[in-house]
Amino acid sequence: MKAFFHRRQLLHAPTRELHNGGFTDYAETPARAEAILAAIGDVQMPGDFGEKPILAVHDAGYVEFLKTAAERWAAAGRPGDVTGYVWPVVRRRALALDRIDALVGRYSFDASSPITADTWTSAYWSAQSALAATQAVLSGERSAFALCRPPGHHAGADYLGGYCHLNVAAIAAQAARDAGVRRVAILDIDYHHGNGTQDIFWERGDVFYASIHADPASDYPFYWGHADEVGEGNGAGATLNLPLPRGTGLAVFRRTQGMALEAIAAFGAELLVVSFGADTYAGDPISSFKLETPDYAVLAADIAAACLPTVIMMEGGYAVDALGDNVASLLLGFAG
Ligand code: Q9C
Ligand code: ZN
Repeated sequence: MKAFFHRRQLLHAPTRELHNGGFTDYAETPARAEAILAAIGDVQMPGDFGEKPILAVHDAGYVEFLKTAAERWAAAGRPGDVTGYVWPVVRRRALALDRIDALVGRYSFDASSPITADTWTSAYWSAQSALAATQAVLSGERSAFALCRPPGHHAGADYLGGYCHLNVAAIAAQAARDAGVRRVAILDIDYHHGNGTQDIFWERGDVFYASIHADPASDYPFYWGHADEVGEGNGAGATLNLPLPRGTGLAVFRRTQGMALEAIAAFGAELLVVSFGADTYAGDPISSFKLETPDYAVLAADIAAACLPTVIMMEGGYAVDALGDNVASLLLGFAG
């Protein structure tokens, strides 16, 4: 399977994150991508598809914020990486915000995703890898892998969070739509609910979003991913949330994925985007499912059996020592 990655995706490296009330090392490290690279071998550099396919999904003011946040932070005399501490929860009004602290609250939803001077560059090339993999599939490849890092599924049209800045799966799905694919499905099998992807397509009937994730009653991102969230307007019924309890292993996960794949087939998808997180792994340091390395090959074979052109996006997965093997297992399982 063709795989895409750009070395500039390694530049984004916040030093720490707020986790359970204290600061810990940032979990979404460049070492994750290095581990995947070491395991899968050949990757191609993506071409540059420019900003247009990014702006087809993301708000222009948000993109400008991502580009300039680190400069504004430094100009305000702040040390370290850009981090928010105040959010417009009650009054989400269109205000002409100028202060960096106000802007970071406006354009984010959590405090675990600091911005550095390199964040935009890495997120941009992560999106280009997603677009290159999508282009490969649109050009006739049966499947392609985008080694996206930073990941994307927590990022909404105008907000970052959960280590995500640009929603690579949404950008890929939109690019496929704009290339003439009529119906696109996104299957999200990261441990966490992909709230950003859900929000982006919430009122869209042309992009189906199905997610299997830890029950938001117990796990991040808490406010999205409950089973009764099904989309609205033209998108009513085009969102499918399948929350599972902590401790879930292969048997239940596989059966649930089968339900998602049935719904995707019933929707009539012509192209599939997979948001793949290896944070469902039993050894993941921040998650609580119980998948083992060989299980990813089983799940991938089931996805491949849906017989759809498929673009696979890397999302989460924080057990760095096992990450390469887990991704390789998924890719080999898909190829059969
Ligand atoms: N104490 C992805 O997997 N931190 N993002 C949770 C729990 C954020 C994960 C804090 C987890 C985000 C792409
Ligand atoms: Zn995750």
